[in-house]
Amino acid sequence: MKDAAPQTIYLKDYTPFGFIVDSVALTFRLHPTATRVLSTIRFRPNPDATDNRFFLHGEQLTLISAKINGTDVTTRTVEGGIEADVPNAPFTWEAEVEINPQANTALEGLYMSNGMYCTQCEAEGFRKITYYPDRPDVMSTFDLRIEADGDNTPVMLSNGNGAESGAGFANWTDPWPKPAYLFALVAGDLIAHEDSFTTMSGKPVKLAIWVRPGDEHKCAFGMEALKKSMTWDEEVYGREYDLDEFNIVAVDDFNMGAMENKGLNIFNSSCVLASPETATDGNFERIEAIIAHEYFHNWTGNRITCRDWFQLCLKEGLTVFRDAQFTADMRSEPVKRIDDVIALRARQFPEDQGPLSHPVRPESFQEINNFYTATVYEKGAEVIGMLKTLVGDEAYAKALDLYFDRHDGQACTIEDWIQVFEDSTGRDLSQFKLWYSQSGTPEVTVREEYEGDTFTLHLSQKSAPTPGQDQKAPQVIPVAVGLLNDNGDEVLPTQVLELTETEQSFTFPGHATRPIPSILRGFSAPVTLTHDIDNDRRAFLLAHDTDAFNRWEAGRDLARDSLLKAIQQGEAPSAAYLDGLKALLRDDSLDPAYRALMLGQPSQSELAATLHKMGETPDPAAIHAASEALREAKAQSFAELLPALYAANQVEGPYRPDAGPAGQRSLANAALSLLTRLDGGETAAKQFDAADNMTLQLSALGALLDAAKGEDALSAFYDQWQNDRLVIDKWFSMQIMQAKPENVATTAQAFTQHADFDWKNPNRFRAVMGVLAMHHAGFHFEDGAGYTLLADWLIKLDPVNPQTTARMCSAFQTWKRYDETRQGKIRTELERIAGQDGLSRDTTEMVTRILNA
Ligand code: 0A1
Ligand code: ZN
Repeated sequence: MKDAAPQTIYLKDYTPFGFIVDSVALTFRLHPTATRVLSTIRFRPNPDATDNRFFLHGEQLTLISAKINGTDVTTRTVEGGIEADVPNAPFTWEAEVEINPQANTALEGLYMSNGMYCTQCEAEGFRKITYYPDRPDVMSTFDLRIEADGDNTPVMLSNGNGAESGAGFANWTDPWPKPAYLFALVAGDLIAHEDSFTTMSGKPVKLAIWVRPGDEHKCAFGMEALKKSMTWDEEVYGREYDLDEFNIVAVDDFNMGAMENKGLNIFNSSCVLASPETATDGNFERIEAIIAHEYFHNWTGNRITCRDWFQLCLKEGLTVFRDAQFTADMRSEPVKRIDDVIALRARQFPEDQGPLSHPVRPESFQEINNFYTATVYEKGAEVIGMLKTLVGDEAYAKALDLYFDRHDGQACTIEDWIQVFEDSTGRDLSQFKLWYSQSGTPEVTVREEYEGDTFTLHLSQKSAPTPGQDQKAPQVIPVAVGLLNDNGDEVLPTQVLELTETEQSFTFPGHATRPIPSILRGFSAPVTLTHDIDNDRRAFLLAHDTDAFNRWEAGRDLARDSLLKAIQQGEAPSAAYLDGLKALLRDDSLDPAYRALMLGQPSQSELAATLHKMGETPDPAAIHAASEALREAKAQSFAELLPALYAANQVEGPYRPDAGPAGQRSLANAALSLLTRLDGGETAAKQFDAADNMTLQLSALGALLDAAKGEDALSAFYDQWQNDRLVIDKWFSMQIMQAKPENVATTAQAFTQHADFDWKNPNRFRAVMGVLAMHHAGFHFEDGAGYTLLADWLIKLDPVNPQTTARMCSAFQTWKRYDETRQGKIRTELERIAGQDGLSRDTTEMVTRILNA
């Protein structure tokens, strides 16, 4: 264990910085092991501050010299940085520091990836580049000069607009004041895929995606996605781009998906590079969404940024909400909503219902990097969606205009955001604000009553205690409801009920026959819903609900019920479910992508959570067996339908990643995976051999592995793709995903000895260890080998890359669901991690929170 207890930072302790920064000029003299950073910073006292101590953050820096107004100054080293005595008037700070990018394996600050210089400054990485007030409320313009010797760095990029450049140097100017976390620098041997865009007011913008030589053919899709994003933000939010150029760089070593640095977005190569041969439909869709997300940050995040890191959801929740709207517009709204709810339940619900539960706006942290979570991002986006539902589309648009007008160029808080909505709508949103401060997933319970001709819905809400929050106040929950008659006609179109009390009743008079309610349409709030209805009702909704989301949800409920009965009572799969599903699959008027989603079933981890909530101890092996049995029952009962479904959804012509053909491929591949159980892999083998794109090739490989017929395909796949890292990541992952539970840990273990297991690369580490943790039955296999293997590798990775290590500790967050033996094994591993000498602050915080469950 670390000797000094890590410091906890509180939202309530916020104070402004004692100085205003008027300008920053930096010179980088690049060298792999000894880069020099020279800074000239204009400071002046901040009239709004009470604390005028001159403190600059700095970590892992060697100070060469420091001057104030041209005179050497003595600095004092303090925890996390330096202090100095400064004049009570404007002054110029000049410093020179030395840093070692090559030794920086944490991928935070300035580091090297494949010989290329690259930065990552969010959240607190700039302090590893030079001494600076590294906090988001300090905003300044930046002028930059990059210098390098030799031929290895012909391309040198930074934020803003390119200025003068020549042999061995390049200058950049960013006219928009920004916090240091948006600073970026890239230098290396890169090739540009170029294009251009004309903004709505007629300004030309130079666009480029910069990649390593050899990846040029993987840029076209990302470029199209960028132009679509730029157009969409103009059309939907009235937001125009504000620089002469916009650059994107792909980098292989990156802890997250991508980063919205002003004018110079840096992407994990897995989130931008795509060609039909190497990327799946899912990859293409994700790339389009992430390009949009980072681009949209230019207004929601960069022009209007966060006052402090507690306000992270201000930019992230809103930007995720915006990128989801974009994807819904580009593709299918119901399919996007269903995908998002599946992801929310898989990632955010377990977080919100376990030891890592925290409010959308946390009130304290030890390491901010641990709060880039599904709660801040995805629940944060749900909160924006609820606000829009409550005030209506027009009022939302008006409020956003006011937000951009009022706060452009500022570092803001959630209070500012809510105030904008209160001012523009006249509504009191104080109760709504609880969504930002109360953690946990509210549980809504519904009871129906029908008397005379009046139908009543009795709704109630409660929220289980979460860490640090025993008592909860009732929240504002928008519950979208529609009513159907026995024929499935809508007798009441969707209405939004506002549940604000612990218990509340809503009456619907004038119904001569008892209506059938469809509740929480479109998943109008991130809650769990308890509504005691039988399977006939669910089957009715599956056949007739006019809300596409709830129709899917009815199928999901039937599947869950069938699985639970199989696990608890050994019952056979539900005929009502299988018959209802079959009818739907046959309905060619339904979007293939939607039908493919219908074929899915609740994940094994979700079933474990449900059983735990019911007061039972989930048995991963029994859950796995029931899930497999249900898939087998689908294969058998759809035996006649599957070949036709498969054939009808073959796409002719050259590959296109658009929603239409991608939806067809997803239905064909869902059919293929069941069909393989019937034909022993014959169709899958043909598809594998004929595939001209990764979507078909990889799904065929998965189906073959599932049928234990994948050996030849596996080695052919490896031979074909051994020089493509992103594809080899898939090769590793797929084998773990398809392994039998008893083989998962040994498969992952064997991979750690593989020559291609470059464990310092976060993508590769996640391709093996992340997928191990996601294989529910395999990770939780009774011998506990999965737990030990993951812990071994987290211990090994922590000193190299604390951020990625800490994130992956969340694999253990659900440990209290399981039996005593498994809990004991997990506790042993968590304690083993916690006991490591010199454990990072990141990992210490995560493991401690999980152990305190
Ligand atoms: N702001 C980025 C995500 C991001 C966050 C932290 C990082 O390093 C610690 C990197 C990227 C986004 O929302 O896309
Ligand atoms: Zn973001």
